[in-house]
Amino acid sequence: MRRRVLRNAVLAVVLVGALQAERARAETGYEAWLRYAPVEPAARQKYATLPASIVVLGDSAVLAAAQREVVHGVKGMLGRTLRTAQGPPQEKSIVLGTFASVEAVAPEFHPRNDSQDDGFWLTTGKIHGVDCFIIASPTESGVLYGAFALLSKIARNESIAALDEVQQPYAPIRWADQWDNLDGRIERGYGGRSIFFENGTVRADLSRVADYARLLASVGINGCAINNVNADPRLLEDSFLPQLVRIADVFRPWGVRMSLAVDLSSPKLIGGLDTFDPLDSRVGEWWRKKVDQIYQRIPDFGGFVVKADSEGQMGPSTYGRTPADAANVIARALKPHGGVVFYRAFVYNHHLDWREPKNDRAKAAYDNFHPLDGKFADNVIIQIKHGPIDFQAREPVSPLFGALEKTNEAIELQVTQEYTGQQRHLCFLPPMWKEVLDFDLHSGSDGTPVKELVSGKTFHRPVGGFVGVINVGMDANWLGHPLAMANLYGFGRLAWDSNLSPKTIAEEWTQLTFGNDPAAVRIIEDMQLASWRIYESYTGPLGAQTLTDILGSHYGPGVESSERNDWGQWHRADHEGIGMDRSVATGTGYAGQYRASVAKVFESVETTPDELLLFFHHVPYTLVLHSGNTVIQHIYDSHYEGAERAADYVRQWQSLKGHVDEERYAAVLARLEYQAGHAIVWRDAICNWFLRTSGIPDAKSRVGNYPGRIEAEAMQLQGYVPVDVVPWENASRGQAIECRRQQGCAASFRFAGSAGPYEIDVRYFDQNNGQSKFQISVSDHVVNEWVANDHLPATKIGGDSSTRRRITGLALHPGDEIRIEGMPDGEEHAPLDYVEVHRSEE
Ligand code: GCW
Repeated sequence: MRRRVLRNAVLAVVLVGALQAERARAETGYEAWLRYAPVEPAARQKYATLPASIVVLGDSAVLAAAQREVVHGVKGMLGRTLRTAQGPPQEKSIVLGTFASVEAVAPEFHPRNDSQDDGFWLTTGKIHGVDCFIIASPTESGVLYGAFALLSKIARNESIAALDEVQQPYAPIRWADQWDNLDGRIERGYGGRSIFFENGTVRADLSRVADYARLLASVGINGCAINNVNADPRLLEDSFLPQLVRIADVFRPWGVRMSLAVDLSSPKLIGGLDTFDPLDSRVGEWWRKKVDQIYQRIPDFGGFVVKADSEGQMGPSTYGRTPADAANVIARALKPHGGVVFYRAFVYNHHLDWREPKNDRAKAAYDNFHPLDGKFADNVIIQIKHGPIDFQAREPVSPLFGALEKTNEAIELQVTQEYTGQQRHLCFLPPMWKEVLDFDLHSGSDGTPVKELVSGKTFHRPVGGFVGVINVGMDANWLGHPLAMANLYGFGRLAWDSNLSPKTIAEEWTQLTFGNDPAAVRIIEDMQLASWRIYESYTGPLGAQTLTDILGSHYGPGVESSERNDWGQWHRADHEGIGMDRSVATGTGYAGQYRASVAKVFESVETTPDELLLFFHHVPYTLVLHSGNTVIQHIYDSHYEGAERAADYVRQWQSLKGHVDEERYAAVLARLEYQAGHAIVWRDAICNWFLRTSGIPDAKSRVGNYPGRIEAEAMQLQGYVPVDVVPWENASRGQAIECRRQQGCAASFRFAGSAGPYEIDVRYFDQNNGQSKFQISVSDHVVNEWVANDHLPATKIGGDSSTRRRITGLALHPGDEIRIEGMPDGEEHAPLDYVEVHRSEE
């Protein structure tokens, strides 16, 4: 009897163990590109020479993290448990150490002088007479980056036989910004709630913060500002400091310096002063004391990010002072500790009069900062968004990059897809970033691409580099869409090596994230590489910016939301033409902010590239582009083509069934199916708006003609009532139906086609303030039912909430009654837009 109890207990332990192992293997996307999945047996032989032991020279949290990482990675990929030791190797070993520490035990070791700062050298050699794999760097962080690089090679089945490789970061600044609020929400975050904060305090459990820092370190990111640039001053209160210390402690082993976004008016808001005038000595003193206090507890604190005089944030203009006055007072406080100030160039007037044709928000950053060149302290970095407006699907490069010669700068790129599909649409951004980074601004001479300007190479600046607005959250896969993590990876890789091609980045990421199956790598890489242009083609063509609802979610279509208001994101479309005239000759003069040779290209319609035409010029719809198409026909064609390409993603992904794990296969498929449906919402909204506004029909007769579409308001309605949708273009024919009675409603019609196999798309609206239920039947047989419980950014019917349900494999006969029953819930009234019936392809 006792034996049996024991046996059962053992069995239970084994079972629990097996279950845990199974769970650990479940592919939620949490591991991102650090999965360390077992290397395919065929490739394993390549790593036979890898030593069985690993030693670390020195005693530090960063080196210990590097050692643990290699042990963990090798165990996962090769199934071997490395012996660990400290101090000089006694047997053939992987050796981790700074140049100084390796030289101390092996005087014959000569560091390569092309490896500096956080650069590293992966090499082989003898130490104490034993053969070693050496991962060395001038800095401890560099050793950590080298460890990740070695593991990445193994994961991608690269040979490590004759290892002798130096990698050098492109720029010293490689930072992440998070826009997290103390209450746990994230501004423009699409991957769940904050990993840092909840209910006004720092979370008790910071294990995800540690895992985030590890991800950042694995691509060489060395700093992170943890809170929203619309900053909450409470973070600077004395009582909050112990909580910040906890986060900095968790970041430290990964070489990530914690920093904070600050409100410039803090001396007044929380400091007890009656002013925050940067030139008032009491204000300078307040910042000095505050900074000293922080460094006492967080010696590797990174510094501050400042958003001032922008979108309601207070700034130096209150006292007639300049951004340089404001930045310098904080910089002085940080200087003795090695901290920096990131002062954002996103300073503009959001109360611009739209009736004045010379007004232009795009000019603001240059106008505000160019006159101050040379006035900033040398630990101030001007953080400049990549374009002059605001992370649109297409913008020209900000001219400010080329206009600061005596000031440090950093480029701000947005990983979180605010205007590029919010991680519900696939949009791999490195191809866009690469175009920006390679753009030659001709600053003084040829050969001054943005990447060299921001990294300080062109004008020999002491610091500079890259800032990514990331906004990961508590979602299992960090950003909400498993494929979106390629943007975080790509940001880090480009900051580390701006010369990498988007193709290389996509390939590396795919191999690390999904394994080395050639079919999977090829298809995922293709999808990623095409995705930015596809997204652009159905949302905002020819540089007209993302034609989204700029007053709300920045997500679905909203062509007119940018017009006739003070925000300055105007595209000025009217019944004759579209575009902002930003030329010097007849427009706002923005083009003249570029150096002469670049300005010349943008000044005229003839030389401006098609993809930026409407950013720089107001042209008639009938203007013929370089492509040979008219502007209006291009708008129609690109939206149709874009929507078709989005539908192709679904087929491409389906071809990978069995090539990628079930969990991520299903998660990605769901997002792609949604995207294909939403691309049609975009297509129809934009095309119909331009058709009505221009009066020029689509030469291919598609716009306004939808074969197989039955409007909901034209169906037989029981309880349902027609409603107007605002703006009208966001629903088919401007109308939908809603059910405002508790017992539910129905809409039906008779199928009029010939007998055969069909699929039905039901276009409905899924708000986030209710979970309506739908049921569809064909001649009294229920063929599908679902709950509208997606998490779209919408509390009303319209372009943000419009989505579709596709029902396939139906056999229909003439006269069949197709009936949809809707059951409202909360504020959501089981809203329907239309149904499309299409003959199945097979
Ligand atoms: O793009 C806009 C966003 C704001 C953001 C601002 C900024 C943090 O819509 O949400 O505020 O940019 O960059 O400061």
